[in-house]
Order: sequence, then structure tokens, then C-alpha cells
Amino acid sequence: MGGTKYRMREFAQYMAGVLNIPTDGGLKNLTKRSQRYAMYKVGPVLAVSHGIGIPSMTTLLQEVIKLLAYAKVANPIVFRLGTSGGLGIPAGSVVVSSWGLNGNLEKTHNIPILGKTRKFPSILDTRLSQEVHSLADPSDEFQTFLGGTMGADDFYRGQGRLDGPFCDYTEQDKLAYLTKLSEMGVRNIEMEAPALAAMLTEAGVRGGVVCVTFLDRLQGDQVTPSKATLTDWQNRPMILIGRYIEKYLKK
Ligand code: R2B
Ligand code: URA
Repeated sequence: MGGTKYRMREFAQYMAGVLNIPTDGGLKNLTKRSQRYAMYKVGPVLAVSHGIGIPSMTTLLQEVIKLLAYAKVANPIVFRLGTSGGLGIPAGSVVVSSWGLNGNLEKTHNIPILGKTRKFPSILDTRLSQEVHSLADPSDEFQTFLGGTMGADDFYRGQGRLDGPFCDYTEQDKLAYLTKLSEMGVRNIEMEAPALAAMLTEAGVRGGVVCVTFLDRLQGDQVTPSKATLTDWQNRPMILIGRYIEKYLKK
């Protein structure tokens, strides 16, 4: 899974190359008529877009969990390939998440159910994240880190930005917050990880989160690289996940 329809089409195409699966006639968006998300299938790989943020992603994820159950899929693995802001690492680096942290700095996904907030642990499969991290190669054009990922419910104030339409704290407040996250072991900030970790744990499905970082949040708020650079960087999580899937299918 990944945020955008375009990127998941690219991923499906990339996996067709890795697994040597012909896509004559082109890739078909299996959910074209629903319009909201896009889904492609290449051999045993399902590539689905999930939109922005936890409500969009968890709606899609629960549909996919049901689909996998109806299809009697044995031992599925779910990855989110995403984008994020890094903390103290070079822009363009990749982060393999070991856990998700919510906006209250808890390693849980909190959700109101029947009028009461319930908390679900958001630790990801340690062996899986370590294995994906181990597939980083010294000859890669980018560095790969293993660490915590904060999933915010907002792109601006929820991620301590100063460049949004609303801002009621200072640069020092922001840096104190980001430094605290960094000291807790957070390497990047995005908008889905704790919910994904919690739902996969509850479902008993293995999975992980692999995101490229578009900037170092300790250096600024604006995403400044060119569209071409960002598009290229978004292939980086695909490279690692492609290696993992290729290896896994050979076992
Ligand atoms: C990263 O990028 C998106 C926000 O621009 C969001 O889905 C995320 O987690
Ligand atoms: N996605 C986010 O949620 N935050 C960033 O800083 C970059 C991408």
C-alpha cells in the first residue's frame, strides 16, 4: 500500500519487472469504478493506494484484510511504502519503521469506539523490519535507517510545522518538540504508521512501513526538492520492498 494511485501503479509495474511477470495489455486498475482508491495485481503482489491519513488508510486496510480473508490468502504480508519528513537524517534517506508513535507520544493507535477511546499497541514485527533493513546495500544511492515513526493526524501543526495557515507556537517550541521526538528514537514523521501497526497486530498479519524522507525537519518545514527528484526518491522504498518480496518468494 501507498498513498497515491500513481505511485502504486508504478510499484505494480516495478514488481512486474522484478518478478518477470508480463503485463501485456497494460495494468488494470481493479477498483476503477469505485474511483476512491486504485488497486493493481501482479502475480502474488497486490498494490493498493490508501490516500492521506489514518481514516483513509484504515478504511482501505480493513477492506483489504477482509478481501485477503475471503480469498483465503495464507500468511499475507502488508507493507506501506510512503513519504515522510526525516529527523536528523539526510533528505532522500529511507526509514524502516520499528514502531509507530501517535500525536500524544504514545506507542498506541487511539480510536473512539462506542463513545470511549480505546488504545491499541503500535509495535511492528521486529524480525520483519530488521530483515527489510538488512536488505539495504552499501552501494545504494541512499542511506537506510531503522527507527520509530511518528504518525500525525495533521500535516502542519500536528507535525510541528511553522509554515501552515495556523501557527500559535514559536521556532523554539517546534525544535524542542522535534528534538524530544528524536531523543525518543523517532526517525521520521508521516500520517499513518501507528494505525497500520496497530491494525496489523490486531489482525495477526505481519507487515511494515518503509518511507523515504523528503526533508530533514530539524532543518526546515518546506519540501523544496524538484518534482523530478521527489518522484525519483519515491522509488527508494520500492527498491527495498522489491528485494524483500523477491527473496521471500524464493524461500
Ligand atoms: C505522507 O505524505 C502524506 C501527506 O502529504 C501522508 O499520507 C503521509 O503519511
Ligand atoms: N509527508 C508528511 O506527512 N510529512 C512530511 O514532512 C513529508 C511528507
